[in-house]
Amino acid sequence: MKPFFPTVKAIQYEGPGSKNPLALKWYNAEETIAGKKMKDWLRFSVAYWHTFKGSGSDPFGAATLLRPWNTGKDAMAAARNTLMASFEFAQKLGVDYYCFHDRDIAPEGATLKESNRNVDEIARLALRLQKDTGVKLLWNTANLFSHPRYMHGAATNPDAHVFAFAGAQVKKMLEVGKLLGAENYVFWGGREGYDTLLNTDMKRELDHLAAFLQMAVDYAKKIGFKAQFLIEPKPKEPTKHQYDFDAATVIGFLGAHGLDKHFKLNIECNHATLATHTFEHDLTVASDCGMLGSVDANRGDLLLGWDTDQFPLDVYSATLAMRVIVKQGGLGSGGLNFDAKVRRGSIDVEDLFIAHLGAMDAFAKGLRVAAKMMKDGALEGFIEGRYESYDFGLGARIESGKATLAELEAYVHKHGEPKRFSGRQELLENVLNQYLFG
Ligand code: XUL
Ligand code: CO
Repeated sequence: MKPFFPTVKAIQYEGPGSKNPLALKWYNAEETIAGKKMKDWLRFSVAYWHTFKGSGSDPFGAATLLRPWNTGKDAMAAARNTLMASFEFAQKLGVDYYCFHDRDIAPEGATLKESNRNVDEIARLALRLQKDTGVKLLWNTANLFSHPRYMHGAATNPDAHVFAFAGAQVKKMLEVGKLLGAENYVFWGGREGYDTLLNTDMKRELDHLAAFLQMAVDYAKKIGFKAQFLIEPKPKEPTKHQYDFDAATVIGFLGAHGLDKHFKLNIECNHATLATHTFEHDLTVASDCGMLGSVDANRGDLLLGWDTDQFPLDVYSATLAMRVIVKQGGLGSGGLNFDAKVRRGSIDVEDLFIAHLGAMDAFAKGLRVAAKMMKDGALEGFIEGRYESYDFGLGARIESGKATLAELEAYVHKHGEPKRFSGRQELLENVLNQYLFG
């Protein structure tokens, strides 16, 4: 078979001194950091929709990214070519995982039956390519937002007929996930949200969403599909108010509907920042609840208020993210999926490699720095010390739930005004910089 990336050979680790744009400088897959191979900490994944299906079109202009695998009138032939290109890409890049939506891998047909037939055919080819290459499926998902039928949502659509269509798509994708050994299954809320309360019964829509998720849990159990279920929060876009707003909202929703034991979260950087959180904030919220399952690694633009899905080349942010991941001992069955697209003007296929390599290196450097800081207790020592008054006496009684308001009052009468301590933010930022520069 003719390669789709003839100008690119298998990427090698050449170390920080390398000037080769098609080499890795910090990510050395087999190297052990903090007791685990880098590839096992990072579990990188390529996002099918951006890397192989992204066209570069925007509201102001037509497609700029014209790919050799996506051409031709025969949509199924293009789908087969795209799949083969994706495996060649992952192999040359040295990434073990990929992720897709149903409609990324196979074209939607005129009926559900035809769509399912298309998906089944491509899934069979994917199974063969997975076996041939060792590339694995980190997660799959159903696209419940592109087709016009979903303009008012999928599981939260006011029309039960649309709800049924969405359920049918998820059913098929759970079956495909099982066939391909997907390690996770993602629910990103697509158009689950609203634009105006003038036409929306929010409570009913949220109850329908919970019912939908419960059906998915039940069906996965029935067919023996053991993937970790993940919800991916996002606060806005496409709807003005997305129901899965941020990590805290999703965790509250899952708990309120008795679904929390079945789900973890897939935290995406650009979604966290759209919710006016930092990436590390939402990672920490999920991790503290034992619900950080996977990560969509990308970044937004501080000057733009939408989901720009840029490649995560910001080492500072990657380090703070890896700090959370190292602290919880890794992502388990999750990974770092590059839900990111090259800019509209980056039209060469080499740009796809360069973008991924930069992102892999940013997270590899972040892992190295975070692991070293953790080992040295560079920040942890300070943080522990900051809360030490809760380790004994009154603080310990507060933490164990034994203290009363009367006891607090007596304590203040006895001890008077508390001493004030510096938070030392600038000192700690300097410490972080020292590790990053070092
Ligand atoms: C949309 C987004 C999705 C999900 C999968 O903003 O991030 O691509 O990751 O549906
Ligand atoms: Co995403």
